[in-house]
Amino acid sequence: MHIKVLQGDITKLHVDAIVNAANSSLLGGGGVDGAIHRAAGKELLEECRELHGCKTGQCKMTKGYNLPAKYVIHTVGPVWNGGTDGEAELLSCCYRNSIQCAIEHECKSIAFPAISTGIYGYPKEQAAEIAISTIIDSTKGQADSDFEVWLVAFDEETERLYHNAMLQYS
Ligand code: AR6
Repeated sequence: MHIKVLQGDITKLHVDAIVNAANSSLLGGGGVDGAIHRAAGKELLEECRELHGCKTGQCKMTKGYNLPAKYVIHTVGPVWNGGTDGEAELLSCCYRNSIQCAIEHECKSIAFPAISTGIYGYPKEQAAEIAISTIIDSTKGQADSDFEVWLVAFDEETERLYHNAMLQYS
C-alpha cells in the first residue's frame, strides 16, 4: 500500500475512485461536493437521488460519469461539535468504510479530500492525524501491495499537516 500526499483539485485525478465529502442527503452542496457534482455532470445527481441518503460515517458508491475517476464514493463526515460527540470515531469510519468499499470493487487507487475540515469545521491537524492513522490501520494485511491511497490537500496548510502526520505514524 502506498500513501501519496498532493495539493490540487480532486476532480482532475485519474484514479479508480475519488471520495466525496458529502452531506447525509447526498443531493449535492458546496465545497468539494459541489465541485465533484459540477465536474461529473447531472447524471451523478440522478444516481444519487436513487440512494436515499447516507448516514454519518457510512459511504455509498456511484459511477464517476464525466470525471476521470471511474467511481465516486460518497461519505458523510461528522460536523465538528467540540470533539465530545464521537466526531473522531465517525471521521475514522469515513476513511475505513471508503477504503473497504474501494477494495470490494477491485479499485487499485482511491483519493480522499480532507473530509469534514471545510464547512463541517473539523480541526485540520486532528483530522489529518485520523486520516493517516486510519488509512495505515485499514490497509494493514491487504494482499494487494499496489493499492494506492492519495490524500488530496486543497490548501498548503493541509498538505503540510499530512506530511507531519505521515512522519508521526509511519
Ligand atoms: N479538491 C480537493 N479538495 C477540495 C476541493 C477540491 N476541488 N474543494 C474543496 N476542497 P468541504 P466538509 C477541500 O467543505 O467540511 C458540502 O456542502 C476543502 O478545502 O468540501 O466535509 C457538503 O454537501 C476542505 O479541505 O467538506 C456538506 O454539506 C475539504 O475539501 C459539507 O459541505 C473538505 O471541505 C461537508 O463539509
